[in-house]
Amino acid sequence: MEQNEKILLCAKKLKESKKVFVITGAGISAESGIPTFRGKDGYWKNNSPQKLASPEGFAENPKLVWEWYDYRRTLIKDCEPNPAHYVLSDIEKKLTQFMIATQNVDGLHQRAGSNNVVEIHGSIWEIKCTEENKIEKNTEAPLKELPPKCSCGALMRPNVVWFGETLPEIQLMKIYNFIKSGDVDFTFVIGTSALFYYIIDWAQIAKQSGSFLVEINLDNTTISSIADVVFLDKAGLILPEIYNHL
Ligand code: BV8
Repeated sequence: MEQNEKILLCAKKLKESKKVFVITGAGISAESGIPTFRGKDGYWKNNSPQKLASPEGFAENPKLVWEWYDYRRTLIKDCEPNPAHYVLSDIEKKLTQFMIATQNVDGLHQRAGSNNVVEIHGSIWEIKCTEENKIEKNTEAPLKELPPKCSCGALMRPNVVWFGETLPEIQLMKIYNFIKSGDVDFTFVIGTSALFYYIIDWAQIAKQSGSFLVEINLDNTTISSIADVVFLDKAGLILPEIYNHL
């Protein structure tokens, strides 16, 4: 199918939809200037996920982990949402049932005006006491003190999900409750290498219960084989084109 035919088909399906589910990954923030994880210039190219994004790595060297998160917070602070984020926010305004399940911790969906955003890997703008588990918002970038400490004296950690940690129960429930009712009409999977089984799981549940499934990515992934339409292109180009035909 020609690109333009795919755009028109997706716009038609989206226009007919009452309930839309969106899964996003680092690729949707790439055009905002935020590095992805597994691309050619991705974070994991020069850094070890085990060292920088796991409880063991944090226990071994909390200062190194915080230097990485402080670097990312300072970078993200000056980045803006891109057209892909804004189009999703505009689509949400037209619907009563809309959810974004994002793996991103950068907060750009919310800054673009999206409301129903489930941050399945947490937020880089929240820090958590390693003793009391108290979570607080913190947007200081760069941080004055590395690693930051709680008033109780214990270390603070980024409130994100690391390798080897399970996803927050509340967020999981929100997602399953949204998709298992079997009435999702349209699902986007945007900018994720879909490495984690739960990402594939959620897309399959939506698809098996009748959703039209659209993937937008620069590369093929495991999702590509079950998608109705695959755009091998930038989210910041494709989403506005679909939106302009709504
Ligand atoms: C879990 C921290 C169970 C946040 C990250 C012990 C217990 C449980 C599980 C395990 C365990 N030990 C090991 C595991 C398994 C482990 C695992 O899967 N490891 C391997 C196989 C990867 N999994 C876990 O630990 C996970 N926990 O499974 O719990 C569970 C789950 C659910 C329900 C019940 C139980 C937790 C994993 C979280 C790891 N945290 N980071 C942070 O600092 O950001 S990893 C990192 O990967 C980020 O979180 C990121 O969000 C995530 C996914 O990456 P992507 O977003 O997809 O980014 P990537 O670079 O890979 O891809 C970008 C894509 O965009 C590319 O395809 C590219 O082509 C495309 N792209 C680029 N530019 C554009 C574009 N597309 C469109 N437009 C563009 N312009």
